[in-house]
Amino acid sequence: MKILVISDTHRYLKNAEDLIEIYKNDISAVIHLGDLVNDAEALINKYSGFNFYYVAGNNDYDKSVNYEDIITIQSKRILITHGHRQRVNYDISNLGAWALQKDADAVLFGHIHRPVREYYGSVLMCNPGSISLPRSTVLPTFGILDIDFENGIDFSVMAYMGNGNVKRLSRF
Ligand SMILES: [Mn+2]
Repeated sequence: MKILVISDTHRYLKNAEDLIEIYKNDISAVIHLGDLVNDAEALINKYSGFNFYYVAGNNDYDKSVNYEDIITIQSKRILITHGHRQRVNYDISNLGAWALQKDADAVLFGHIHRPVREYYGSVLMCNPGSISLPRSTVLPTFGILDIDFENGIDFSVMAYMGNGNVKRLSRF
């Protein structure tokens, strides 16, 4: 099953909305990795038909929303966090070690506005970049998390070119 992963919308929702329109018939869930909780909740209010998971970021102050969660999908443990509390701006290996300790199969994080797809031991570390304010890429980016019993978990980093067009960034 496919899950749309977005992060760091920072009050600009047009691209995120476009992506949900593009993928709504193919995905079983949307994950928003923080900044801002209000954005995630606006999307939840606007769309239905899939599960929606989200966490709080460093620009979120709503204490009722968790900074991290573990969600289990097809028996895989997916740790979701914005990442600022694991100081991912400095070194993402802290986050990898923490995820390994929590027995996660994958950890999804945002905050740095740069896409990542790499392993820390057995843990797949995934960052979709920012769908609104990209830093390391010209185009806004997002991720597609693919989980199935036979092939396990994989994560594709995707770019949004506008007007409903997406492409996979094969260097990740
Ligand atoms: Mn942030």
